[in-house]
Amino acid sequence: MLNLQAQPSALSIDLARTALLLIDMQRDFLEPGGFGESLGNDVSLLRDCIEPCRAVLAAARAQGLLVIHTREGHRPDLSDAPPAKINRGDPSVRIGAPGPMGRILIRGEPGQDIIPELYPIAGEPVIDKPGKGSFYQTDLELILKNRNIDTLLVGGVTTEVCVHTSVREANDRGFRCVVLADCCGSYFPEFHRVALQMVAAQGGIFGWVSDGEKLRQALQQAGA
Ligand code: C5J
Repeated sequence: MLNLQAQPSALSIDLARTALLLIDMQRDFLEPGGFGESLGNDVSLLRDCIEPCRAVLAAARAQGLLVIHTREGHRPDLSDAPPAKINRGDPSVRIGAPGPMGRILIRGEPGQDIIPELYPIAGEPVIDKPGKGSFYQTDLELILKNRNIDTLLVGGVTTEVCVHTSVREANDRGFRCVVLADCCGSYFPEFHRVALQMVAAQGGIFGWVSDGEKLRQALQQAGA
């Protein structure tokens, strides 16, 4: 068991029932020329969370925790992409349009893959998801239930979109979510800050907020 400092309260974690969930750490969001930049965002704002994610990922792997990665993206024929999602913004840089890292947000294209710094290793499930939530139209819940997971340590991008949506979905399905603040990022620093506040407010309405450093300290203290 691990005692993790968090907001709104510390919590006790059974590592055998805990998974690290890294959400959408994809080139399309974190590197120039991808989906994030096509929407007019400064992708450099997301890169601060890479090193904290890398450190937590290394600690989780050393501990033998289940690590799960997600990727937002669509089939090449766009049959799983709602027109309402595609038909936004400049048509030349929409989902499915060609870009410097291949077709934007399309499965199998270089831009849709995980950044090299956090690349999955053998045995780590990669969940391809068509929506913002990690549970929507995926087998994530089945994988977690089959592994008897009750707690998720969550990092990824962006804090207020796919991380928040996934945490809300997980919370409603009975999982305890601990969002690792420094392991998440947003193109809008204000949204990042408020999104984290929203998770921990009201006695932890969606879960807990901690950070990668506290997690790694707790792992050390537990002799893990
Ligand atoms: C967005 C995501 N922001 N992964 N996706 O469209 O947060």
